[in-house]
Amino acid sequence: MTTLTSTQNFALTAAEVERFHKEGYLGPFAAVSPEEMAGIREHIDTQVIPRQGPNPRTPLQSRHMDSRVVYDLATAPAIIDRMASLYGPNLVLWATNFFCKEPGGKEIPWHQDQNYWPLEPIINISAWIAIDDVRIDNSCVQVLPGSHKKVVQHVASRDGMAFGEEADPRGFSTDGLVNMELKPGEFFLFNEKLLHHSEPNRSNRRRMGMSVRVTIPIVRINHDVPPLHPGHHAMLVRGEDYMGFIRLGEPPVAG
Ligand SMILES: O=C(O)CCC(=O)C(=O)O
Repeated sequence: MTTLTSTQNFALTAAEVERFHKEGYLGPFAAVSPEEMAGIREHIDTQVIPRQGPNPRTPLQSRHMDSRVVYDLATAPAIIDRMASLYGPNLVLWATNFFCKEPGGKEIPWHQDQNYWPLEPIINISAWIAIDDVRIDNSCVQVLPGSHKKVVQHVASRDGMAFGEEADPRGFSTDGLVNMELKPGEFFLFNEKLLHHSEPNRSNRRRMGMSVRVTIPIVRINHDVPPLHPGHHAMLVRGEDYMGFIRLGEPPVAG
């Protein structure tokens, strides 16, 4: 069983690396067991989200900066070892984001993450970790395999969407979409250009996940602009910062 303190090495096989490059995503894998996630979820719900976090605009972002529990989940060896198989031995954690959809929560339109981010160049690998049990009916993330090979123009979203901009619906087809159903504690990996989406939450169950965003030291981060915020810094989670221009800080010790 995977645990946060596991000494197992989670390096990907050559076939998995090839699949990631072909399809733009990989998984699911387990970061922690459903039992461990039950304790983590309780902590996040009662101790983390109710208090003010580092981002003054929302308690749902950057909580790895002020919660050790969130930081440990975001940097579980099962996640970071696999990221290192894909993006190399030097990795920088620059963002986390809870995506919480209560029953009735809005559709997140099809999009490519690179449209929204203050990175130059935009190189990123994300892990989307299931905090709750995530099924089709409570709006699992959907992905379009291979869609990371083309940049799709983003336009103002249609009414009723959770984001202000979406990938131009005339620029792609949703044929072949894959539903990323996950047990609590499972995650999948995807890159900055993969088209992904989630339906409105039509169930009576909450659907919460957390995205973990990791880049490499050649990438400049504009720390002070949305979705980041004043006081933001990144954290080296593997290897060394061989460039030296990213604003780095230490992980939290508690919370
Ligand atoms: O949680 C969702 O439905 C969408 C997540 C997402 O867009 C992301 O992690 O980049």
